[in-house]
Amino acid sequence: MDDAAETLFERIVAGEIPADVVHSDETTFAFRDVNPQARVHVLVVPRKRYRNVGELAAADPDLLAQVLRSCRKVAELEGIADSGYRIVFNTDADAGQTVFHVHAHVLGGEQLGWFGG
Ligand code: DGP
Repeated sequence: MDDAAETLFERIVAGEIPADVVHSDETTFAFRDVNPQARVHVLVVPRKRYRNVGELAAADPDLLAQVLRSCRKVAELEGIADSGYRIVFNTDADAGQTVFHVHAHVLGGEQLGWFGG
């Protein structure tokens, strides 16, 4: 992948590609996943691009904390903060990461399964 190329999520954050926006603030942006894996499935991205959560954590831990705070905000807005939810960061090839602009998947609104069970 060409790391200099604009990612899909930068285009969504810029409003060039429409998205169902759930939350937006100075540093983060949250919108519904186009291919939901649970009743609630929202993606939270920092406006500034890092390739994955490891790179974000190393470069700007405060921004990672802001992403996690936005995940909690999304859970509150979606009414799942008390029932429970899962935050997933797919990281590189074996995890199936397809968009190389770090994003947290916030999943919930139903009982979630787990690998092998
Ligand atoms: P990942 O596999 O962790 O890189 O997840 C990328 C997610 O992005 C995947 O669940 C589907 C979602 N997605 C891909 N293209 C679009 C799009 O154009 N709009 C929205 N809202 N979500 C998208």
